[in-house]
Amino acid sequence: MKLRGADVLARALAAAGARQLFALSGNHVMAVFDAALEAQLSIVHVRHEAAAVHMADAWGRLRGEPGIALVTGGPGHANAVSALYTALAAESPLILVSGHAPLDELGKGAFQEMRQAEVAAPLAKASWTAQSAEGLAADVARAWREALSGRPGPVHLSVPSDVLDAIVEAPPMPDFGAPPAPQEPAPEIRDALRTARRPVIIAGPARMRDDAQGLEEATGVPVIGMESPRGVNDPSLGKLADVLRQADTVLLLGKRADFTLNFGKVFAEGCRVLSVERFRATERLGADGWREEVRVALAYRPPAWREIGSSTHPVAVCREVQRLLDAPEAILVCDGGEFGQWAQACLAAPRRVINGPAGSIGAALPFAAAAQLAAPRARVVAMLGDGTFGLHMAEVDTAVRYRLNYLAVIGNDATWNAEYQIQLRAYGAARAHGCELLPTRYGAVATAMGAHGEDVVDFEGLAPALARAAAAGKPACVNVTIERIAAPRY
Ligand SMILES: Cc1ncc(C[n+]2csc(CCOP(=O)(O)OP(=O)(O)O)c2C)c(N)n1
Repeated sequence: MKLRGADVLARALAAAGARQLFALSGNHVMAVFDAALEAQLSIVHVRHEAAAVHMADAWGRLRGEPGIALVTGGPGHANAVSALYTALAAESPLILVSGHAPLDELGKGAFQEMRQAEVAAPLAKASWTAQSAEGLAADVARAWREALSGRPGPVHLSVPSDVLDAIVEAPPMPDFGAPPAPQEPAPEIRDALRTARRPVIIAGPARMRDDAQGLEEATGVPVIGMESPRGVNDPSLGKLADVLRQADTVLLLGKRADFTLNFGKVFAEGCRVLSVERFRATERLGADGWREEVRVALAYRPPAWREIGSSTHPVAVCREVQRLLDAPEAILVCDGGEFGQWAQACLAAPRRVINGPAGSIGAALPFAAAAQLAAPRARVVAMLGDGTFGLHMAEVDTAVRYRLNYLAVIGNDATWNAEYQIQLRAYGAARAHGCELLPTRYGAVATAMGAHGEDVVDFEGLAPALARAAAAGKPACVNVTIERIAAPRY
């Protein structure tokens, strides 16, 4: 059977298990849009290429299979690449497929010619350009395996337009491979944890998504997932710094002692630090008393927060939002500066997607859209700052077109507040400048794009606005006026 290169690509993606593409069109990839029809790949067509990659990222984190982003060559690829950084740091499996100038025109000044694989290489686990239509199925298999293997992460494949248009004999579908199973713990690691008095396992982003709770239940050793650029000061981990100072044995599970652990300086002198990529529980190793102490320390939040009543404080806003997340399948998305930190400190949900160790802002709306698609029945709530909302504001339109009915809460302090707070701390109030925004009515902006919008200026209006938004039957943006307040520090 004869096939176009684009059909080989689309069929290989479908054979690997992909059903969904997050795409922005362009000359180089229209053959893939065409091939997606037979291969039964659905397309969410976004408004900025970085949003397509952020969506593939959230899909990958929630489904445990690579999300697929499809963009055009040259400028489309360049726009997409920035979002790989977030996925790489979060160890999120995804494949960025970018159109590319035809191989037979390279070096001659082809339209949108660019050394794309080199541009993406530092932001991906692997990055290369397909060389033939026959080889595209093997390229997809390699990308799929690479995205999932070891520490998962983004992979980039450029597909030249002459490779997509070439007609070839259909190649056999390769083996897409299964990710390796967790290994038995080495005896010395097992012994170290069993003989320790205060052991902890610190899991990196990918390993905390593989059932960290189950690992803790099985071993009795506290498992602490770290995925925040605030590291040991992650406000969703309470008094983690105290726990780590007391620990006598630490197992780093798929995690480096990097800046988030102050390069290991957060551990007590004499603490035994071990490291392993994967770990399977085979027996009980820890003691319940210590586990309970750790649980209480991580759940710590300042008691004064309970006194914060009806106000424009983020704690008060979060208290109202938590009611929406008290649902079995809820997914919380957090993004942005200080408001995002408050949301992580105050809100709990069965599943969470945050911008992660990269510390980059802007992904919340694409994350929420992909989360809603990955879990259609789930209540998806995104918490983001007003500055952050502006980065991918146009994705509200995408959510409206595909009926992705998430609820976004914008904490509006009319400031790039995280940076303003740095100015206050480092240079003083008299030198704090240039970080102001406007108290824009983002609810009205969302309404204009066809979503449900609310602009809440008084706390009394918040609960009814959230209720209307939750019942709207369309994507909703609730823009809430909040005070300019520094992120929580315990
Ligand atoms: C892509 C990217 N650009 C810039 C920054 C720096 N940055 C971090 S937080 C922040 C301010 C965010 O403002 P907003 O979303 O309004 O949240 P707020 O801090 O006001 O609550 C900025 C500019 C970043 N982390 N990532």
